[in-house]
Amino acid sequence: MTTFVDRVELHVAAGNGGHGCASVHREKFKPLGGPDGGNGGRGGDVILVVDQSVTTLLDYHHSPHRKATNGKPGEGGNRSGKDGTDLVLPVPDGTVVQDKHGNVLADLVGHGTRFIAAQGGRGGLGNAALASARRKAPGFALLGEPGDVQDIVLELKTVADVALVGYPSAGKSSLISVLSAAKPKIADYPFTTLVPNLGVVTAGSTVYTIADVPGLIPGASQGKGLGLEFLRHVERCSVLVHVLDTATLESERDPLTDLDVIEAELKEYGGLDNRPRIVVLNKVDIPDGRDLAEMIRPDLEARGYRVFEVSAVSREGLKELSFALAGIVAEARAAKPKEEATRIVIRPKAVDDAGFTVTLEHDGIYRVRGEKPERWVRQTDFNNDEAVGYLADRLNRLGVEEELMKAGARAGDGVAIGSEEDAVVFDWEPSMAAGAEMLGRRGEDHRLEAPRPAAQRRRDRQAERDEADQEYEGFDPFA
Ligand SMILES: Nc1nc2c(ncn2[C@@H]2O[C@H](COP(=O)(O)OP(=O)(O)OP(=O)(O)O)[C@@H](O)[C@H]2O)c(=O)[nH]1
Ligand SMILES: [Mg+2]
Repeated sequence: MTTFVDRVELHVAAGNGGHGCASVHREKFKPLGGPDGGNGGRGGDVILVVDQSVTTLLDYHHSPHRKATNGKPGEGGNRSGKDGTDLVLPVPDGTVVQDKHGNVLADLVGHGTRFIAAQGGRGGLGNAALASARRKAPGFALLGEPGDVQDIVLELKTVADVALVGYPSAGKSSLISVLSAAKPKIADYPFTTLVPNLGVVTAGSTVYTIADVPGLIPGASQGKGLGLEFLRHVERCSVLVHVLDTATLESERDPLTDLDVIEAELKEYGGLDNRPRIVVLNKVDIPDGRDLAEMIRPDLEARGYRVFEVSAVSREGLKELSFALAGIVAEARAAKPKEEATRIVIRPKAVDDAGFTVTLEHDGIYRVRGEKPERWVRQTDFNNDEAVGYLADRLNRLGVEEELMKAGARAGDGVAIGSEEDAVVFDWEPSMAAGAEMLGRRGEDHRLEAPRPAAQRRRDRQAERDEADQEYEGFDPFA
């Protein structure tokens, strides 16, 4: 059975926002009660959180579909719907989050680091919140927005200070077992290690982590052996240790050739060139091994390597090795910018510019794209004429009608708001704006009002615009 999984595809869905409620206050002997429909609750987010007690992505391999709960709808009597509960997914330290195209969204390092993988939908405003001086009794409410749905890829890149690389059976796991308290599987056949092992080493006052990866062989970059797949786990290390077997019985191998082969594979993998390297000549408890080690040491030193002769069996040379590694790790940590050592690198999604675009497509459809118009469309109950009218007012106020006109749209032309996949398409009625003007604002009847001079109307319109923005921004935690 698989017990270690270091790459999974995860489908996350945040909760939908609850719908706003349209309701009118009723009380005995008070026939003119105002609107009292409450706002819908926010949908829950899906949040990834680094939990150091989690070491594998196995759980997500078994159940890759995760959903947060929806917000509850608002109710009459000004009762707001309850927010949905966030879904918190624990992930191992060093989890890299990518979208399905391979773009890195977040690199989660350090206990407690969080990333919102899918944002809950906003709740819709109830008619109480939509009421204003000029729209006293709205007969509609806004719909809750659907929560984000995302396909993401989680990849675990172990966060170790020191990475051991080398041929199968060079003794990498044996070294971890004697340098740390970790007890990885050790055996005299190649590819004993199928997943990276991690150990914690204490040398003096320095504590660092050490990881091995499954053995590499010539052609690993073409997928031979276990391939280079696991090298992602060494990407974050501050020092690479070449573990060379001085006592191999294979005739065509010797430590220097082994080193060249592994270096060629590392080069093929890429991105590791600037990592400091040291060489460990292992198995010097075997007499032939010791002779060979002594013979090649000058060669290695001439190439610029620091060389350590050790034995995982007799434990010779281990103390020097672990203190030398501690020194390099401490140096690397000191050189690293503070926050980079523990913080995440998040590439936030593009922040909305509050604008919109109008483009004429080949099929004669005018497409409107923009965060606000698209959101407003999602919030609209198209079965309610008043709600549709409110949408028209909002679009008009943002200047969408004007831009459509400028782009050459005529009455009856198709207008699509939103992306190809989920656009709302309708026949454009330029009278929407004029009509709205003529009929007065939603929720009021112009026949009941005294005619206003043009300048007054302009001022009122500006006031309304400000009010509309305020009313929305006040409620909206993300805007
Ligand atoms: N004599 C001697 N044998 C060793 C030494 N270190 C490891 N071995 C033996 O070499 C064999 C391979 O050791 P492992 O630690 O499993 O090697 P590895 O590099 O992790 O191998 P893979 O996981 O297959 O890549 C085992 O039989 C070990 O007992 C050593 O210092 N001296
Ligand atoms: Mg091993």
